[in-house]
Amino acid sequence: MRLSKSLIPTLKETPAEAQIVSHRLMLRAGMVRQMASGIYAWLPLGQRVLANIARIVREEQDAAGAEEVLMPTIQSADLWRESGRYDAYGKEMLRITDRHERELLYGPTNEEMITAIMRDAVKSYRELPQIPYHIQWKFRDELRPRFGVLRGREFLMKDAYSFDLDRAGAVVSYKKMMLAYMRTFQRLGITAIPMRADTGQIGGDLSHEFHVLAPTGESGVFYDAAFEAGDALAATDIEQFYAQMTGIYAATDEKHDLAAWNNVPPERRREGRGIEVGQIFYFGTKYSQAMDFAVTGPDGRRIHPEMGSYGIGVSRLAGAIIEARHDEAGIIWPDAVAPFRAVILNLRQGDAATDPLCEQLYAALGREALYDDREERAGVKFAEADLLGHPWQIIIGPRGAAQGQVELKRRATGERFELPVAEALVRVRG
Ligand code: 5CA
Repeated sequence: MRLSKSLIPTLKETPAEAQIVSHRLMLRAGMVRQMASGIYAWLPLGQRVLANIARIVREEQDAAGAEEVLMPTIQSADLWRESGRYDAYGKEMLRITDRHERELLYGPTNEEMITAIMRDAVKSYRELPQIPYHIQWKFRDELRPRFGVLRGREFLMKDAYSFDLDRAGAVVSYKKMMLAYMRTFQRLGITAIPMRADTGQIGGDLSHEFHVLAPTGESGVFYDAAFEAGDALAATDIEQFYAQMTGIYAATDEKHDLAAWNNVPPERRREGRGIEVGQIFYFGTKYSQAMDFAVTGPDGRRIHPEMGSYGIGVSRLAGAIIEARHDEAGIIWPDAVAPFRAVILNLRQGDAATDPLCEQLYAALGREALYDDREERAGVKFAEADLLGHPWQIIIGPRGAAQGQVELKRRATGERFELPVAEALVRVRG
């Protein structure tokens, strides 16, 4: 995209309403705009980041054997009466009445809907296990929406639901999802710590939360340094992986257990802060019983499938990644989620040497590049490139351009290289 004709409304001033750094940076970089309390429009930069996060989440769900569907945002109240959660959910549920006085709601999660779909479609034990998932907007009428997209009212979630014939199968699905989560977070360029959690509204007896390490995180996190190393991801076997993950200590401040902690060798003890970006639950037959979803077993008897649900806050991750990866100048995008791999900075717009060279680079990089073609001072362009956080800056000044040379800056490290155009392109493409 050409910056001069892009919807990237950056702000010079720090917006007063934004209390935390990711919210400030998302507004200043023109990624999002608030449309109502806790409800955001995603502008091109934000939309690209969201799409990149969703793509990685999707690829890892698919690799784990889950199957993508797309359920609606609007659900019928009757569906939720079947599970008994319609009244229990309380004020956080946005309830809607249509023109025929039918009661609807904007879905805060989809256990009921997916159970109804499966009940209708799946009749035999031979058809299980299955793990349908979707990436869809949710609405929760949070009492205090805050911190921008970290706690919105409308937010994008990946939610998967596992259906197995018995507890042993359900636990295997649970472990597969945990592995998929750890791979997802690693690919997103962040460290996430899994920890045992309460099951809350969702119900059940086994649950983990995943906290991204960021200095500004809401919860204190105590963990074994082994998580940072990510060794468990090298495991070839799901049981080995799970045993390693759950064998090392992690807790949030409200559940910090000094006795498990004392077993961690002192040199491996780490304290940080974390943002919850995902949670997984095993809850057995809670919904399949309540909504009477059963398949016929090998002996002809009815079996209520054992279920789990698995959420990732896709839009929350956009903010969480910024909390984990920024400096005073702005965002530092990991390569995998960056809206653009590179920005092309034309230091003298209208120059006989810089213009054609920039156009050449822009044509070569295509959709991966943002071309800063504005009539602006070099200092303004540099500051904005740092703010927006592109992994690479390709800097083109008149002197270098006359010799076919460009300067390359790596945002994350500040390293600079003087290179011929062709070599710069190789570097940037990685
Ligand atoms: N049904 C289960 C799993 S599919 C569920 O809803 N789990 S959850 O409540 O933990 O939500 C899953 C993830 O959505 C959370 O880990 C969090 O990352 C994200 N999330 C939840 N509430 C919000 C919110 N108000 N704003 C942004 N993201 C949110």
